[in-house]
Amino acid sequence: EAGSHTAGDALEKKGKFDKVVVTTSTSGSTASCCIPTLAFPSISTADFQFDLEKASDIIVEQVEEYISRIGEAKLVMVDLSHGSKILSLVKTKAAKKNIDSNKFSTFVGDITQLRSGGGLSCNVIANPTNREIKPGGGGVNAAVFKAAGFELEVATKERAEKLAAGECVIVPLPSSSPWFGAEGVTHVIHVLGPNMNPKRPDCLKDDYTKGCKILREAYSSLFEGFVSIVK
Ligand code: AR6
Repeated sequence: EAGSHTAGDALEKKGKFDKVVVTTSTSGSTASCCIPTLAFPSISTADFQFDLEKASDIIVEQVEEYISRIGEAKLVMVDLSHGSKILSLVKTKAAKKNIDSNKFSTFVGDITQLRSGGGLSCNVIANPTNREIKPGGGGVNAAVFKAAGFELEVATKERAEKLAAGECVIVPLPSSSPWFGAEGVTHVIHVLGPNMNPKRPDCLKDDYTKGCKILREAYSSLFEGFVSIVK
């Protein structure tokens, strides 16, 4: 299934990836998409154990702040299951604030297979990573590095060796990465969120004053990074 879409895919780059035209042949029909889209998971709320209510407030607040700055581009928040608590909290809070559902939506699926598995074209993917921006661990980080291959590791190392909590780094994905052709991903934005898990480095020990500040910074630098790609 996943492989069957790639042969018919035509990916056309214009300029500095600022406009990407992707044509996908799916069951005989041709769908085209030229709208830059950032897919992001909930930063820090799984392995890093951040409180879901607090995180959802921050996500909606930051989405609201950046949505007017991304032009025709879109933001999509992704999680693996329909039972995702964080996804439903964000959905409810975003609806209450009347956030434009054409510009911001939620999606259930594997973030590494959005186009092949879900028919959703996203050229920029956010990766909640670790301090050393290294492959493995679990969650999205392990899946992203696996899907994007060694090419992402090399391209990442050229740009950054480490991140502090709240920071991000934008990595253009080399076209030789299998993920580029299979899913149309052109950029990965690695972002380090606040950690509340005592078994992981730099645990904030339930200090949510610091934690909320850092999570806000993480989303703000992520969305700022996306703005810099689309403009
Ligand atoms: N597709 C979509 N969403 C996913 C996927 C996937 N393949 N996998 C997990 N999620 P997490 P964190 C959701 O743990 O809490 C790594 O080991 C998940 O349900 O990836 O910031 C790094 O190396 C949750 O809602 O990120 C770090 O050490 C969200 O993605 C640490 O985990 C984020 O879960 C970072 O932990």
